[in-house]
Amino acid sequence: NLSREKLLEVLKNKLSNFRFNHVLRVEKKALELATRYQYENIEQVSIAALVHDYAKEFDDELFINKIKDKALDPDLLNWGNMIWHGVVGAEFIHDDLKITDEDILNAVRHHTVGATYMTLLDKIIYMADYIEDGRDFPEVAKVREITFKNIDEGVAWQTLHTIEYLLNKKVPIYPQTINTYNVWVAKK
Ligand code: DGI
Ligand code: FE
Ligand code: FE
Ligand code: FE
Repeated sequence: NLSREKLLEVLKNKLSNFRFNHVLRVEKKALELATRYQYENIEQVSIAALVHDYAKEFDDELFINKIKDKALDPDLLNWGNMIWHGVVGAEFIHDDLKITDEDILNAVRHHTVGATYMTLLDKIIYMADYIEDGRDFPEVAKVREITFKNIDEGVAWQTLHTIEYLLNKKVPIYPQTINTYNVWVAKK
């Protein structure tokens, strides 16, 4: 089992300084959320936060090979780094870093696109990534407040605003992002 210290050393070598500092801030925020919501497995939170963007700076070719080698859903080939670094990134975290805890791997898979069902760990990582202390979009202070009051409302806020942002940019929306929206935001 990889200790936090050893993992930090691996990540420091693998990630840009920019990304390394982001994941440290995500870890800090995730641990604050874990305290707030009494999530007991602190080590799991820490590792999930530290590895969540492990594959963010990988070349497309690595993802394409991984999708083929592991016979993942072939539709993934129609997407790009934004979707791959979480959904396929989990496979690299498993294969390269030997992290086998499915709760951690799922938190990574869900950190960009969410999921219809999210564990508390999934929610903590999804939100910590969005509200870490380096984020500075206009409403971030408000989202931090909402998230510490009720994490489900934080998840809904982020999901709605991500969809709005993607629509405004007219970029493709990954089906799972829409499924997340339907469960967490849409009113029936
Ligand atoms: O990796 P980070 O930048 O720390 O954060 P992230 O993994 O949450 O990535 C956020 C980006 O991913 C953000 O710019 C919006 C984008 N994104 C989220 N859902 C979708 C998406 N992009 C596309 N094209 N389609 C999606 O469904
Ligand atoms: Fe990410
Ligand atoms: Fe995110
Ligand atoms: Fe991130």
